[in-house]
Amino acid sequence: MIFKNIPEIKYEGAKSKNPLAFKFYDKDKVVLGKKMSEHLEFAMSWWHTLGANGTDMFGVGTADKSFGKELNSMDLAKAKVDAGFEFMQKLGIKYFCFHDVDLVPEDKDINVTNKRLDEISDYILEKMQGTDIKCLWGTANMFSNPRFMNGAGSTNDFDVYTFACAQVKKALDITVKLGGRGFVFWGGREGYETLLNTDVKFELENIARLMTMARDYGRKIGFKGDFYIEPKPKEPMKHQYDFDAATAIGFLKAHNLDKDFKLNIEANHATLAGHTFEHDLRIASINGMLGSIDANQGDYLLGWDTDEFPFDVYSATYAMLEVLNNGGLTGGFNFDAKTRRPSNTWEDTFEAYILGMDTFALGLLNAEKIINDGRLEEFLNNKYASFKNNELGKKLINNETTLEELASYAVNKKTCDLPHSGKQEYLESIINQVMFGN
Ligand code: XLS
Ligand code: CA
Ligand code: CA
Repeated sequence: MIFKNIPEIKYEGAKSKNPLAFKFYDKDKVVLGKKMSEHLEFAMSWWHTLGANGTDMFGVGTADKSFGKELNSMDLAKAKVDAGFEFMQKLGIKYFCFHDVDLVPEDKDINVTNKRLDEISDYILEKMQGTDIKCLWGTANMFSNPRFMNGAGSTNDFDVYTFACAQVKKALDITVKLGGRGFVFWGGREGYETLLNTDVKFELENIARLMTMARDYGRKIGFKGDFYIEPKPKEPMKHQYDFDAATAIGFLKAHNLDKDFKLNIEANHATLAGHTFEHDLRIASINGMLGSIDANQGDYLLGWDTDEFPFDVYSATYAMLEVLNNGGLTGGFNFDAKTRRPSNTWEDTFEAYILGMDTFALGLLNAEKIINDGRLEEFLNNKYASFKNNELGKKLINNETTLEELASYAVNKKTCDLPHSGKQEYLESIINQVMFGN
């Protein structure tokens, strides 16, 4: 046992003062006909949870994630597997997400790295046996290695491009081997700083080629899950190609990838793009492309990706409304989140996951109340009723009219009244009433 002082985390209810207990996440509680644990398929991020130690631009790490092993060793890689499984089991988390280089130290020779990946994935598979823990998604880290300084799919260098291909191929192999439900492309350095040195068209086409070949290879080796693009507008690059949900969807459609790809929406990335989390969820959802979620939150006062554990219950509530309207997710809720640097103990990490899971449980419970209350839905139905209540409006919705016909309707009417009120403040008060009213 690695986390000797941490018990199995149980649900104790809203009155509990035990920091190592769930206050709202009650896995078997039925909400809208499904267990909470079925609505909320949480995943552990390998990189933040087992790897990140608080290193930042100004100083070395504050958390000890060495597990008493030598840095960059396979012993450490295995210790991380042991720790990860104990961590997930204690929290009742059923999924994990990984980058290739989260699992093993990367060698200069890609053959050595690939061998290590074979070895560690055997070890993970062994660990999975007898548990109900599964892989949610895998991905290839094509942003840390210096060779990707000009991008991976968008690099200017053919050799580098082939190394990106090799990494994607291997990461797909490992994802399939571990039974992963999805495969993510986050365009780490797929962007640019200045047009002075960038052929945007060539770069975008090469990214699409990489994704198309990955799709074809994945299907060939039996990968049945979804591929995902994870949009992010900036950081590390000034302009990232997958700016937001709408941009990524346009790209996927333009390159005929929209049947195999969905989106993995990260809250902090949506807010960096100047959107709300729920906006990007909605855009993905109405396009049939809401696949998975990276559950975290940013800080509105900071202009970068802070990857905080979700704490904002309003945001989680709006997010859960989108997820429920989407009929759930084919993916899950990956905590792509890290504790703040001074929260440097393992106890802090457990408490952070408890916070995140409780926040989404509250979001789900609130979303249920809002749906059952019905006033929001009723308002929305009425808001657009003028179309359905008008014969010509109906023709428009059925695409059976013309610009001339609609124009002559207006000309005959001569003048136009104001539409009815948007009633935002009233609707916001309903949210507060439903959330805090009892
Ligand atoms: C970074 C991204 C990254 C992806 C996976 O900002 O969130 O962690 O989720 O490569
Ligand atoms: Ca992410
Ligand atoms: Ca992030």
